[in-house]
Amino acid sequence: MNNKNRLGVIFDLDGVIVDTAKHHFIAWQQLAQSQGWHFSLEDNEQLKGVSRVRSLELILQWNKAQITPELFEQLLKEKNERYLNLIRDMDPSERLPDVQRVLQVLKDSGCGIALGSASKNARPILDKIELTPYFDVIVDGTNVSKAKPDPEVFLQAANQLGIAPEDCVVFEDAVAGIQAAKAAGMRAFGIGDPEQLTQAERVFKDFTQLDNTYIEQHIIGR
Ligand code: B16
Ligand code: MG
Repeated sequence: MNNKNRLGVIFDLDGVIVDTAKHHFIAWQQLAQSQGWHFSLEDNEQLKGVSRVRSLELILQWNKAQITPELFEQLLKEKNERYLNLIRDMDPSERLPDVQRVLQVLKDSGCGIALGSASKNARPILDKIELTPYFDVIVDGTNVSKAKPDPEVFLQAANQLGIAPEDCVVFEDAVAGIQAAKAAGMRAFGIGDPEQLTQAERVFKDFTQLDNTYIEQHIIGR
């Protein structure tokens, strides 16, 4: 198939498709408490789009704490166990509003659809919320070595879709994710707060603000 000028649309997962930030927050907070460290909701904001390893490094830094490499590994494992426990019963009701409508419009128009997430839990989460069949390609924290704002995750997604980066658009909720998309040479749309995502081409509070006409005229139609 000739993919020249076919549009590729790459979605971040956490904060774009599903609101997992609250579960990450509880898991990190329980872990921090067990170690006597401080961890607030504001701290959690800074971990959006950030890998698990980097998140723990930042929490240690904020608390001026030093731990052995063995404990570091153990705490990463513990945090993930707590997180998996919290999302065990996740179901389609946790999809963010209108995400399925947007996926369907893009699919019906023949766009290539990919996931580009830092999470190592992306596949089971997509399964739980029953959106896996929409995705032609899934690139997640198990495939990439460089974290956002490095463009690796999005470039891999474009490559696997067989679509040039300049023909791809990204939906992201994190500043580092918008930077990664732009570094990949892609159009970047923000989902969330326009005051934070200032580098995005346009920011939507959520997908309910992105109507089908805009998708057809300004995204698919370019
Ligand atoms: P895990 P995204 C990111 O996913 C989250 O925003 C971030 O808070 C989390 O620490 C990271 O995934 C790693 O997740 O512990 O499940 O591997 O926003 O890039 O989809
Ligand atoms: Mg995100």
